[in-house]
This record gives sequence, C-alpha cells and structure tokens, in this order.
Amino acid sequence: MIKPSEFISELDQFIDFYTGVPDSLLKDFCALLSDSKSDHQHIIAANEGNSVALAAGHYLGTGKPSLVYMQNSGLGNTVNPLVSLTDRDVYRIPLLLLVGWRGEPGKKDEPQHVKQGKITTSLLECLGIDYAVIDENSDIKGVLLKARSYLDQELPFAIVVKKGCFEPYQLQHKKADLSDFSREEALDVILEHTDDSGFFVSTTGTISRELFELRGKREQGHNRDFLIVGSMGHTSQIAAGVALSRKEKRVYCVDGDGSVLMHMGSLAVNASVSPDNLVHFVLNNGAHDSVGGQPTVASDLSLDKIASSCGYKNCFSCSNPGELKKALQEVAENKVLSLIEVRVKKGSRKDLGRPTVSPVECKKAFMAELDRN
Ligand SMILES: Cc1ncc(C[n+]2csc(CCOP(=O)(O)OP(=O)(O)O)c2C)c(N)n1
Repeated sequence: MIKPSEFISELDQFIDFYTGVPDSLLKDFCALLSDSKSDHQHIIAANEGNSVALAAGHYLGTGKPSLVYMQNSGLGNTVNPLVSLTDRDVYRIPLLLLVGWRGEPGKKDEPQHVKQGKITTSLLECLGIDYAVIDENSDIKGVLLKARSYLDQELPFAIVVKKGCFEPYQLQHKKADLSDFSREEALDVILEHTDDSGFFVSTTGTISRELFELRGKREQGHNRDFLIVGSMGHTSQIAAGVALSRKEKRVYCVDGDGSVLMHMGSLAVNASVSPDNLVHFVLNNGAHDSVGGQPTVASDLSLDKIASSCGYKNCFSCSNPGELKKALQEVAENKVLSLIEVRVKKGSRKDLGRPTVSPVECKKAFMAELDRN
C-alpha cells in the first residue's frame, strides 16, 4: 500500500498547491493534506470545476502546476474549465489530476458509480488527458516522473487511483462539532413534525441512508422519498422541480452543507421562483461526512441568513431538538418557501445500512405515490 505521507512528500518536490473535493477512495490522502498543509497550500473547493479554476489561478500567479483531486463523479464538474481554460488549445495551463476510481469495471460498487466507473478513462482520453492508473503496488516515483514530463510541457496529466491504494490515515485536526445533535436525531424530529402526506427529496451520502433506515424503523414505507444517490449539489433544484410541478403537495428537501455549497447559486434561483410548498432543510455538520469528514467552509456560515438574502421567505437556524420543533411548527403554519438549517454533529452509526431499493424502483414508487393522492 502507498503511504499518504510518502506520496505527499514526493509530490511536494514539484507541487506547492493542492485543491479538490474529497473522495472516499482518497480519504487518507485528503486527511493528511488537511492535517499537514496551511489554508493557503490546500483548499477544499466547493466543486471540482472550482478546483481546476483555483489551480489555474495559482499557475498564473506562480508559474507552478497544482494538484487537483476528486472522485471520478466530479470529473463532469471539471469538463468545462478543462476544455475551455486549461486545455492546450486555450491557455495551456498544466495541472496534475488525482482521480478516485469508483465503479471500476469488475468491482462491485453502488449504482451511481457504475456508469462513471466505466467511462472514467475514456472520458480522460476524450479530453486529451494522458493518465496512469495506480494500485497499492504501483511505483509512485516512476508515475510522478512521467507526470512531471507532461507538466513541464504545460500539459495536464491524470493519476487514476484504484480502490485500496492508500494506507489508512486518520484525520487529526477535526473541527469542533457544531452541536450535540446528531443528524439521525434531527431527521427523526423532522419526520415526526412534518406533514405525513409530504414528499422528501434527500441528498447523496449518509443523509439518504439514514432517511431510508428511519422510514423502516417508523414503518412508514419508502414511497414518499426520492433518495438521491449521485448528482451531488443538485438536490434542492430537483426538489424545486417537483414542488413547482406539484403545487398541491408539500415537498421537503433534505440537503447537506457540502451539497449546498457545491452549487450554491441554486438558492437564489429557488428564491426567484419561490415555490411556497417547498421546505429546504440543510443538515450542516461543517463536513463532507460521508467521505471522511474533511471540513467544509459551512461551519462559519449562517445559511439561514444566506437563504434569506437570496429571497427565501422564512429562514431558521437550529442546533437542538427544541429549536427544530419550533421551526417546524412555524413552517407547518406558514406555507412559504422556507429554509431550516440544522447544525448537527459529525458521524453516523457504524451499522448504518444502505437503501435496498434500486434507483429506478425508488423513482417509480415516488412518482406513483405523487399520483396516488
Ligand atoms: C460531484 C461529486 N463530487 C464528490 C462526490 C463525493 N461525495 C459523496 S458524498 C460527499 C460529501 C457530502 O457532504 P454533505 O453534503 O455535507 O453531506 P454529509 O456527508 O456531511 O452528510 C462527497 C464529497 C460526489 N458524490 N459527487
């Protein structure tokens, strides 16, 4: 296995700026970056395209290439800046991509990773980016030597990382929890105090897994929940699409802070159309909890104030069950576009399961339920 510390010290010889969005396959590498680099040497970006842009800016300022890391799910977010900014036929800005290979063909993975896994290398080929695939036994020095030969010619190079490459490394400098309230407890309060005839749209990662388990525990069935498994950052726009087209239904969007940050412009657009049947929850733990707990910048934000200045009509920030119940009572009585930020702690149950319904089954059941009453 590759030691994250050895890999980073090899990289440090020609890279002085690291940026990206965390990934579960890269979590040990990301954790060591978070622990060992200053805020200016390592930036966790809002989305992967932003990372490419930050790397481009760093190159303009220093003449030095950066490392941009991501899960292969994030490659789509990078396509525009890779082809219209850093490409050899545009500004010719070198950068080294480190891409976690979820859904590698032949390996079992979640449904949302299968297609992305299949097209990862061909997508890089299509973008004109040469790459090396590494596993736990790869000769890292050799791969980085090859990468440098590309960077020296102002060209990009990608390292595609197979599962199980890195030795475990535990994040040391975790930011303090935002409250004692757990995400699962918050979801339970939300389910208890929202309209039973309402519909939920929940974001990718642990939030949807917890919602699925809580529905089972509460014997409520799963037909009212659209559990998003990929498309990070698009949750509230999916929910807005449902809310605008089914004005008679109450729609509850359950988002994460990493997800909201990824495409934050959605808040302003939601407010501009202002579906009064939409309640937007953001379970803010200040972290990308589902992929290793790396920090987001949301712990220092007032998401209620941001939503309010975008034009959401009713906004709350809560950090305990009492405050959440009070906010839920107000949104139940007042049908206007609302946002409830719930500041929660990081972490989830070790024995948390995964939805047992396929994405297509989930979609069909949700649509049928919307039509039922
Ligand atoms: C475009 C894209 N980039 C990265 C990922 C990997 N990923 C899955 S869940 C997650 C963290 C989500 O954080 P947040 O919304 O705050 O929810 P939490 O996990 O903290 O509950 C990340 C980065 C992804 N699925 N898609």
